[in-house]
Amino acid sequence: MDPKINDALNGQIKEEFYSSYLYLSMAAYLESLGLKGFARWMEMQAKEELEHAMKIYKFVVDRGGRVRLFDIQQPPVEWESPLKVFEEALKHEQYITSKINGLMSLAREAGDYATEIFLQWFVTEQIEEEASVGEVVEKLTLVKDSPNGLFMIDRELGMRQ
Ligand code: OFO
Repeated sequence: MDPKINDALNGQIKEEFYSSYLYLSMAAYLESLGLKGFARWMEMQAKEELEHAMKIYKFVVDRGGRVRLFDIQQPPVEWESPLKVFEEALKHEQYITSKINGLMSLAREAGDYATEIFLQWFVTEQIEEEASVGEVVEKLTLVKDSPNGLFMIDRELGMRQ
């Protein structure tokens, strides 16, 4: 495996673990507000990120690369409001999309078709990730500070499977 691509994939493993860490911290914050549905939604998001990290881990191993785990930074603990949480999650997903796109370019330049095909799953996943977080941002923006609205969204998000 091209060492540059190996390194970049290791970097992405860290990004996915950080995403999980960030979303778990967001879940804990939402839990502290008594918003159990929002918290559950974020917890599930955090779990998905672990799966993303492990998918890349396995790919690197299968290709005969070397997995190196980097430091994971501490995520924020507090946010201003549930809306801010989801706005930040959306920004974070857009950042992750840019990282995946960067990886894709690297694989293309190196003529590494296996990595390119592998990354296609992530390209599609990012569309879904941005859309689902963006939907919550829209809902929260609509209800503003209405406790009733917040309660309704909380109930809906709590049903995430
Ligand atoms: Fe792994 O998709 Fe979100 O970060």
